[in-house]
Amino acid sequence: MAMQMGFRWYGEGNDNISLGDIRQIPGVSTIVWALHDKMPGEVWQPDEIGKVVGQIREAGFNADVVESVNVHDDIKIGLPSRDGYIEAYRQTIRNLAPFGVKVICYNFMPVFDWTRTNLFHPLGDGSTALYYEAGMIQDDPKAMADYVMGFTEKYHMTFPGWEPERMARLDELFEKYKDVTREKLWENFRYFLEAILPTCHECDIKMAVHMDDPPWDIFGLPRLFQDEESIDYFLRLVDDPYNCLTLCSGSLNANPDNDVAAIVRKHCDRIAFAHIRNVKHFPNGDFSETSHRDCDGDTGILDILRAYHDCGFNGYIRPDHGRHLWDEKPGNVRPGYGLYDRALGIMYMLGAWDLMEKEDRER
Ligand SMILES: [Mn+2]
Repeated sequence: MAMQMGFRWYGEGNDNISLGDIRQIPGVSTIVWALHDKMPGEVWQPDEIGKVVGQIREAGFNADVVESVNVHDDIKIGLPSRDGYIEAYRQTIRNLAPFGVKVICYNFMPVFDWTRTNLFHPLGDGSTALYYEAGMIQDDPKAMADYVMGFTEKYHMTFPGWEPERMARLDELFEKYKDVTREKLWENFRYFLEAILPTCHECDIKMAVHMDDPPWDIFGLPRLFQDEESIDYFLRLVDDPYNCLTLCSGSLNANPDNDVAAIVRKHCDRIAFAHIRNVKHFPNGDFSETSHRDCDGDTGILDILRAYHDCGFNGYIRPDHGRHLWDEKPGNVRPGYGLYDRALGIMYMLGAWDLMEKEDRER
């Protein structure tokens, strides 16, 4: 089986991009989807799953990859209530299996999911992109949460991992996490995985954890997936073929010391899902997302694609975030998830990939 190209879609009525739009991008086989109105800990019901999968298949795609089934904070914190939430998670896995789902992407980041300080930073060519201003992320998580939630309210858009219900209880959440050290968080993670992996084996569904974004501690919260060493540690901690990675090149390379291509070569058999994104670094610690073109950023997109190709990667891959182009602006586009730049990213990736395949055939 060859690598499968995916495209993330937020669902009917929740995404300005239609499945018909996505069909016109060459080479996409997989819609990366989720039930976006589900709170962490809620069971996804078969009829709700069936409705979305039906739309996806009707449009000619498979629905093999779910991103994300979010993990409840009580599991991350290790509260006694976690067992109930773990059972709910297992039930969601069981409910997804009959619909052909093969990979669940998720994350284990405390409190905050991805973190940016500007969702529409001008890049100088008329396009905008997600941006991280290091100086703005210091002691006050509220300011950042207010910025993101202000956007949510103004444009009636919710972001996965930024549920208004959770953000409204930010103080309470920070209080609950205050004794969760890095060691404790790893331990709670192991507990969660060991509880759900037997279900994953039964259902033939791989768990693919997303890297922390950005890959360092923020606001005093420990974050687990920071570099090659922490990935090595994780894969040894629960050494199971169904315990896999969503290797996100943009998340990891927000730290320029991370060599993503080397990590691909080392752990290709445990990468179920590849996110490809390019990042440009500035000397003061800021970073900006850029186009997928190798020379537009510092992530080494071509080296990463070559590493996947050399390893015979046959998992799922998708362009991660894109810039906002042409008429895409606040109010009509999900930050990072416009149509055009992700489509361009796919063409760039497939161009490189096709050339490598052609060279192999002619060798
Ligand atoms: Mn990603």
